[in-house]
Amino acid sequence: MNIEEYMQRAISLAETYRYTAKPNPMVGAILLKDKTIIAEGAHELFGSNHAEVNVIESAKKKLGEKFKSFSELTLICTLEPCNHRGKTPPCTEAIINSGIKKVIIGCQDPNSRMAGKSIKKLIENNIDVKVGFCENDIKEQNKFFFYKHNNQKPYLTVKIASSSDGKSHYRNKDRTYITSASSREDVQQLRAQYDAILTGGNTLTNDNPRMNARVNFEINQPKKILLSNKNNLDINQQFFQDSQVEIVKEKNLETVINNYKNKDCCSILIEAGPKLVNAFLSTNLVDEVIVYQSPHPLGANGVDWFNKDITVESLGFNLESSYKIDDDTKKIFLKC
Ligand code: AOF
Ligand code: ZN
Repeated sequence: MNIEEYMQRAISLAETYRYTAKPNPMVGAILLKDKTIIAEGAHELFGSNHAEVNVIESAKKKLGEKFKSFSELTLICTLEPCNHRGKTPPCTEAIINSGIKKVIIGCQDPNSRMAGKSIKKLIENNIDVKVGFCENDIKEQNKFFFYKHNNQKPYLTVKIASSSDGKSHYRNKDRTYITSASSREDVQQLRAQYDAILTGGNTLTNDNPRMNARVNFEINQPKKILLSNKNNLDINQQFFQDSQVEIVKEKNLETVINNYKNKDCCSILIEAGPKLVNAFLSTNLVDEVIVYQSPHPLGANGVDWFNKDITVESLGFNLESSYKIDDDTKKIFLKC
């Protein structure tokens, strides 16, 4: 196997923990002696050991049996090891202390706390470091993480469900499902990918939503962000029951989003009514719009998502893909 093939193996080790590592990046690591894999590791759970520490700990169990000293081993890791004391001690320290002398890194960490500084530290400690293997795959795997650190803001997606005549819901009526059960199931998978779900006080009152990701695999549930300055919120509502809710009274949306610049949040899914959705779309903050469109109209009693002269395209988005979910159509638009 060549370096790229080992790196692909490390990428797939990382992938196992897509939903439990977030909002941290997925990271995988391998220790090699010559061409033999001695140990494998990954960052499995947000807040717990990083991949490099896991692979070193796993290799220690084979010391004396499969190898005599860590100086015989090469560490392959998908992301530049960290150099900070965060929720866990710095990986650079664990690597240096282990006695490893060769490190092959897939991609530099875009987090400004690392961003090449860890590589420099390893080199200063007489470790032979090579960087730049399968970089595009690693960036794609950790799309939201790279986006957040390169743009100093979380990736923002607006998701709406629309009738065939562009309506959001019935005026003066209880909650109605616009799209099919399969589309609503798809939304659960979508929510599972995000670090946070943002909604507004009106949606909370009108829909009594749960706004969690109901999927049949283990995930770190997205945090809930509620934009509302109501003082009489009913905290017995199901929305408040199962995961952390952050109530934000700030009205300026740029300020609201800017607040996540230094927080553990790389992506936000906005699920709200027409007022808040239009307010977000009139800023420059939104990166993606997902429309689940039903083939059925709501008619004159329906409330429009947009003013008559407005389309998602006219708001500065291009249709990236479109496909059927039962009789509905899911359209994904990306910022031009
Ligand atoms: C590594 N190996 O497996 C991961 C890294 O909050 P903490 O302490 O867990 O640190 C999170 C930051 O560390 C994250 O933003 C990213 O820059 C890096 N992630 N680094 O050495 C890993 N997951
Ligand atoms: Zn680390």
